[in-house]
Amino acid sequence: MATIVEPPTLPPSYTPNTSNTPNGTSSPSPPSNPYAAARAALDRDGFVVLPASLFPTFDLPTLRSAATTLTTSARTGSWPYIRTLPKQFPPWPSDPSSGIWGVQHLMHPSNPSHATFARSYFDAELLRYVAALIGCTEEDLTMELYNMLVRPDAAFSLRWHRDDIPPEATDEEELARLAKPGWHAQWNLALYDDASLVVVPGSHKRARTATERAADPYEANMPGQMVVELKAGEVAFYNNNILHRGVYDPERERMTLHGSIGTTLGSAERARNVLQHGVGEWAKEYDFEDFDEGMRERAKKMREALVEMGRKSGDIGYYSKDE
Ligand SMILES: O=C(O)CCC(=O)C(=O)O
Repeated sequence: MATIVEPPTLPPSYTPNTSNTPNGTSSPSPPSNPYAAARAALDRDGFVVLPASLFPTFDLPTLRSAATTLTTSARTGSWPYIRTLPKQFPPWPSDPSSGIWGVQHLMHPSNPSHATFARSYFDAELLRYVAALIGCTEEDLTMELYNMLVRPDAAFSLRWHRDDIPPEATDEEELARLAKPGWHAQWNLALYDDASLVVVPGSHKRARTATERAADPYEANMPGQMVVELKAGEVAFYNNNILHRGVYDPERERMTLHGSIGTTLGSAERARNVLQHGVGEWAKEYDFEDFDEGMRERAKKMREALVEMGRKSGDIGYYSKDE
């Protein structure tokens, strides 16, 4: 069983974020520490937005500069790890000629700025939130994915989906999967203001309604939908099985770091979702030598847990190979 982390002390600047709850109100008796409050919001709504002030060590100018350089390499064909138009799910080809909407493997050792991205991924405060949101200890965390979602080169959107439940699933299959713990936390850290992610709050706890099932996959007005609006520096954690989509504006800069971290408690559940992105192929080579000591130890441990997950799971296949 997961161990719930002990309540930590309150960061001085914390004010619980309630502006992004579906009805704009806080719960009747919010938990008294920020980590528990974040988890309660995530459990209730399927997503939670955390203010930039909680993560003072995120260096936005440095991250933006590294993100811009890597995105240029990706658009011009010298960074092969990309999400290409018009494909929604992995695997993606390495040819950017039809345009891209994402840049993969920010921490790949061949990226000259890999350490800049890794410092935000292994940030001590971020990891505290991740452990609290998963419901495990920091000792149990597993390195997973760190990618970036960028302005597409042409008009593009993702269909409504749950990351780990196919659209053909019956009500019973949906409910059975949703009843299981997710064993990971997934987040978007916006380097520029971003309003691309659209969710149906609360849909992570129930099967799709008849309307949702019958809706066009690209339905522009799903009942109850909400745009998750992020200011630069804000972090949205969301349940990856919430009903959601991405709606992108090719005219508006987007560089949003898109991460996930898992736990050794749930590695079998998570293996396909993570390893289908190809991270297992390079994580073994990661040395973290230019990190400070505390971060290096955390990172090494989390990397070992990922390598072990790959070793145990063998060939894992893809969620939706041709789409
Ligand atoms: O663009 C986003 O923020 C959502 C991305 C998404 O839904 C996905 O990668 O499955």
